[in-house]
Amino acid sequence: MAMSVARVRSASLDDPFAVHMAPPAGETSDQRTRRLAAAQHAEKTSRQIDEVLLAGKRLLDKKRQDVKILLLGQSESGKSTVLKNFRLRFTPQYFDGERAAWRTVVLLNLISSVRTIVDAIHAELAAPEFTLVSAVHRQRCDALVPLLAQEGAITALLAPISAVAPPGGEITVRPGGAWKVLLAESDAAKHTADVAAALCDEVETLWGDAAVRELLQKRDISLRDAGGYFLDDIARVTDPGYVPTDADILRARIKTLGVEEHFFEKEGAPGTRGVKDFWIYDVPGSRGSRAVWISFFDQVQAIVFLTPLSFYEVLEEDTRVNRLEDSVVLWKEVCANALLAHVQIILFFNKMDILKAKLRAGLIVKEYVPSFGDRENSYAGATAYFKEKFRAYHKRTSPKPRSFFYYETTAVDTRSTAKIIGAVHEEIFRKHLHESILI
Ligand SMILES: Nc1nc2c(ncn2[C@@H]2O[C@H](COP(=O)(O)OP(=O)(O)OP(=O)(O)O)[C@@H](O)[C@H]2O)c(=O)[nH]1
Ligand SMILES: [Mg+2]
Repeated sequence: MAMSVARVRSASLDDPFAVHMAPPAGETSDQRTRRLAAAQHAEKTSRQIDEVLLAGKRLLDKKRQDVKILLLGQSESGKSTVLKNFRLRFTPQYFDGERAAWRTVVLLNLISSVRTIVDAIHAELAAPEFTLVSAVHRQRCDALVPLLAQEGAITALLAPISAVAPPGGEITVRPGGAWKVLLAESDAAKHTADVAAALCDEVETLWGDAAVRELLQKRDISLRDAGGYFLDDIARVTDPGYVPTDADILRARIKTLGVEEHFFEKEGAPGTRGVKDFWIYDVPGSRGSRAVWISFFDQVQAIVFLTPLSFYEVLEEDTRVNRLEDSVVLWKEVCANALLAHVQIILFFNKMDILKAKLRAGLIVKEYVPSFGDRENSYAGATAYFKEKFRAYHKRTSPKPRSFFYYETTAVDTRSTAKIIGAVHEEIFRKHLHESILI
């Protein structure tokens, strides 16, 4: 008796689980088969979890070593558009799966332009002595009500995953792919396409109306300069068989609140042999959401800083602040930041197509920037002047000397931007490689 107690005790001390793992007394062969299958399944699941955790850790370790690029700049400077250019250049295969979602975004952008026109007409009709529009225009606006209503339908559809937007404000979504799935496959999105196709002629008539154009000019509304401009393509984008082109996707605008992280796997596309894996962070640029920027400062090797030369505009979120002045303040802060002392900073003067068009239309730089003085009021004159300003701030505020990289870009032009993206990528990796060798 004493012997058997000692034996059990020693077995359980050697292997405390043995007692629990032992088959139950009187187990039938069926029960045994089921028990073993369950144990096998549990072991497989546990192995799978371990693998996922390990893969996550490996990815994290790898991410630490991979090059990371941060896109910075005020809201609407073109950060998300530049990210799309990187995706088009290095991982174009993913674009095809997203075209249906972008179709809905294009239509939303079109509807937003139509709303601006309709609002302007209503405001004019409400004015005591309206002259430019008439009751006919009111009827045309009424006919477009079902199209405008689709904005509300899509906002409702996106509500569970959208970031809070003011009523009537721009549709804003959270980062990630959820909005793309909803906009590609929902009934509301399909209905939007049907309504747009049915009202295509109405929209075209309104947009083609000389009085409407005059009214917009009078009210200083420039739809062409706003993001997501598709009014010149009404018939094409409302066609039932419409599939957005790369250029359309680049021009389409949907505001994301939060940080988009994109991983670029090497050799994703033809012509990208030798490309190493890298990451891009696209952060929101409006004043209220810049606090998140700093959390990336100690992780990134390069920053692409975007600024349009929009000295003639104010910030949407704070109309007391001139857009270019805001960019200059940000630029100085980024250049001076001690955490970024080793980071390569690349400056993009973006939306150069708009500056060119404005200057052609008679914009006088000196009227907005007195220090511009009597320099040549041309594209070359203006860009050279501002380039020197940005270069000087870069030199003066950088904690230690570093090279000044600068490009003039039109991020909605895929072809010219692809070349610049290629050059920027090469430059970043050249520096990274150089530093890895030194380490
Ligand atoms: N004409 C023109 N439009 C541009 C250019 N770059 C971007 N856009 C448009 O400007 C709008 C704003 O661009 P985004 O890339 O969304 O700006 P963002 O910097 O990401 O803005 P936030 O996310 O609000 O910080 C979009 O509709 C773009 O299509 C450009 O070079 N020329
Ligand atoms: Mg953005």
